[in-house]
Amino acid sequence: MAPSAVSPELAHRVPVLANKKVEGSNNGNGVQASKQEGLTKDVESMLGNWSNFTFAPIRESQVSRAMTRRYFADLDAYAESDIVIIGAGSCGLSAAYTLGKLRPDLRIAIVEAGVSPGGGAWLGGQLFSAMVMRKPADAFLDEVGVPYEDEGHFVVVKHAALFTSTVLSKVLQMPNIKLFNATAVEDLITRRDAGTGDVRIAGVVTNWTLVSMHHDDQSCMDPNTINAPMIISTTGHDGPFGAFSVKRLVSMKQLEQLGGMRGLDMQTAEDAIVKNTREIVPGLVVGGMELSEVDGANRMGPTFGAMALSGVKAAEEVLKVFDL
Ligand code: 48N
Repeated sequence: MAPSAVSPELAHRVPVLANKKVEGSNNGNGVQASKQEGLTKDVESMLGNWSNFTFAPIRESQVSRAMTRRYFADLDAYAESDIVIIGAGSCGLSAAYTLGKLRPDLRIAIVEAGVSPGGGAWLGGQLFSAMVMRKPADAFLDEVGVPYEDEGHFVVVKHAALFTSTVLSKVLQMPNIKLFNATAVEDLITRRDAGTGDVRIAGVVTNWTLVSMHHDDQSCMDPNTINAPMIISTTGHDGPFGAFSVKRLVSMKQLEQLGGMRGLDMQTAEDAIVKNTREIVPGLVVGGMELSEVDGANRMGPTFGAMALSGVKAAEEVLKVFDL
C-alpha cells in the first residue's frame, strides 16, 4: 500500500489528510517521487558488473579524424548559408527553432561566441533559477514542450535551464542547422548596390572567440567568413560582445547612432522589443535585447517572453525575403 503523504502528527491535527495516499514514496521534502521508470536493459546490465568492464578498442587518431572530418565538412558546407543567426541566446535559439520548423530546406548557421550557448537564459533574475514568461509567450513553451506553472497573466518555468536546454536540444537535432559555438562574429560582409549605392549585409566574418579577444596583442590573425543573404543578429545588450552588429553598423556609418537601452519598464519593454523586431538595414534583422540598444527601448529585466517571441518574429521577417 502506498505510504501516507503526511506525518502522523499532521494527520492527527488534520484528520482528512490521514487518508491522503500518493503513488510512490514521498521523499520527505513534500516532493512526490515519480514512479521508478528504471534504466534501459543495457545500462541496467552494467550495474554491479564492472570487474570485466572494458570499452571497445580505439586509436587516438580515430577520435581526431571523427571530430575534424565532421567539423571541417560543416565549415565547408555552411560557408554558403541561407541564414546566419549571430548569438545563441534565448532570442537567437527561438529564431532558429522557428526557422528550422518552417523551412527545413534552408541552411542555417548559428554563430555563438560563448563555448556554452544560451546567453543570459540559464538563470532567471539575480542568479535565481526560475524563469518568468508573460502570456502569450506560454504558447511558445507549449510549442517546444517546456512544462511550466500557470500564475494567471504569466507562467513560471521551474528552471531557466529547462527552457534553454529544451530549445537548444530541439535546434541541434534539426538537420539543416549547425551551431558554431566558441566562434565570434567579428565583422559583417557588405555589398554596395551599384544602382542605389545602398549597403546590404551579405554575410559574417568569424574567428575563434579566443582569437577575437586577442587581436590587440597578436597581429594578423585573419578571420574566416560565411556568405548568406540574410542575417539575424541577437547578440544581447551586455557581455564582451553585446550589441555587436548594431555597434558595427554605427562604426561603418550605416547607422547614425545607437538609441541606448532605457531604464527597466516591463510593461512597455517586452511589447516594444517584439513589435519592433525588424530588418534594420538590408540583409540584417535585429531582435532580442540587441534591439533595445538600437531603438533606445526600455529593458524588461528578468522576464523572457519577449526574447522567445522576438525570435519568432525575427524568423518571420527573414522569411519575407525567402518567400518572395
Ligand atoms: O541572452 P543574450 O545576451 O541575448 P538575447 O537577446 O537572446 O536575450 C537577452 C536576455 O538574456 C536578457 O538580457 C534578459 C531578458 N534581460 C533583460 C534585461 O533587462 O536585463 O544572448 C546573446 C548571445 C550570447 O550568448 C553571446 O555570447 C552571443 O549572443 N554573442 C555573440 N556571438 C557571436 N558573435 C558575436 N559578435 C556575439 N555577440 C554576442
